[in-house]
Amino acid sequence: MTHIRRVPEPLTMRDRRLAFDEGPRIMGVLNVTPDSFSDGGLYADPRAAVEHGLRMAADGADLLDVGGESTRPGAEPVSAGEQLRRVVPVIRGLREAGLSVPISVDTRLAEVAAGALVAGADAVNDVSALRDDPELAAVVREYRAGLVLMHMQGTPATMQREPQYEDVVEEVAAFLGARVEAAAAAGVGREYLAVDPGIGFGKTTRHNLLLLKHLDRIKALGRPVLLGVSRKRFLGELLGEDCPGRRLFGTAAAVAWAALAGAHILRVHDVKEIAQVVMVCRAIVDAK
Ligand code: HH2
Repeated sequence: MTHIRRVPEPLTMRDRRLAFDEGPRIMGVLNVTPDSFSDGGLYADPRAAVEHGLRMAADGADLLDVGGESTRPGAEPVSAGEQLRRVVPVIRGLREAGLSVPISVDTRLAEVAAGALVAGADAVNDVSALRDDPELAAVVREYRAGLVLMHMQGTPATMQREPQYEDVVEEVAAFLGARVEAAAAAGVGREYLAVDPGIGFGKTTRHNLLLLKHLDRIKALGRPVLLGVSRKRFLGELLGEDCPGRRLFGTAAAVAWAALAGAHILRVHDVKEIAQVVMVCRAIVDAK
């Protein structure tokens, strides 16, 4: 339970650096979509989105993840033009309002990444781990942006049909290791890279639980580990709770486990509450 102390180097994102020596950092989810699984439509208006982003930063978010495409199971892709129309005004608005924390853009497309980086984003959160758009690595390299490489089996449209693994932990770790090498070979320095086992992306509840239980194997890749457990379906399945907004305690339990197991970035919707969970975990670990 003291894994929290094993600290990788800071994650570099353009001119910003996110350090992990004071425990896990919180990434606030800012979905500018009509159809995200738990908050779709709530922040479709740019002003509401900017206000929510600023609120999350005030509540303790160390970075914000702005997305214009839902990747929930069954979701269809959203065009680059539509993603840009959704995310650029929000990223610009956040910067104009003086937001100082890093912003990542949740996209698989180079064109969206470039537009978001010009508007003031610092990193790209790519759930395809550079597999969907061959131009994305060059954009990340050119802007010296941070890059999250996430594991997914299948595509959002198909991934929950019948996910199958011989050994989910080994396969996900091997995939992420290979994607780190692919990103490095494409000229993206390792200090810009974080990895994510992709909770809920082509995984059963059992697969998700095993990945959380054996987080050490993902940490052994030596890159900061991002985890997105917030309000997800596996919690709903464990708790018998269909409504994503009522999965806060389940989210808190998974986050507490992840914090103590040494995850570095926790991607969550309920920033204020989860910041409290992380504070208590840290206080216990740091007690002398
Ligand atoms: N989960 C979601 C979206 N993006 N990115 C990373 N790196 N890791 C995740 O676990 C992750 C992610 C899904 O959550 P949400 O954004 O709330 O929903 P939707 O995809 O429906 O917009």
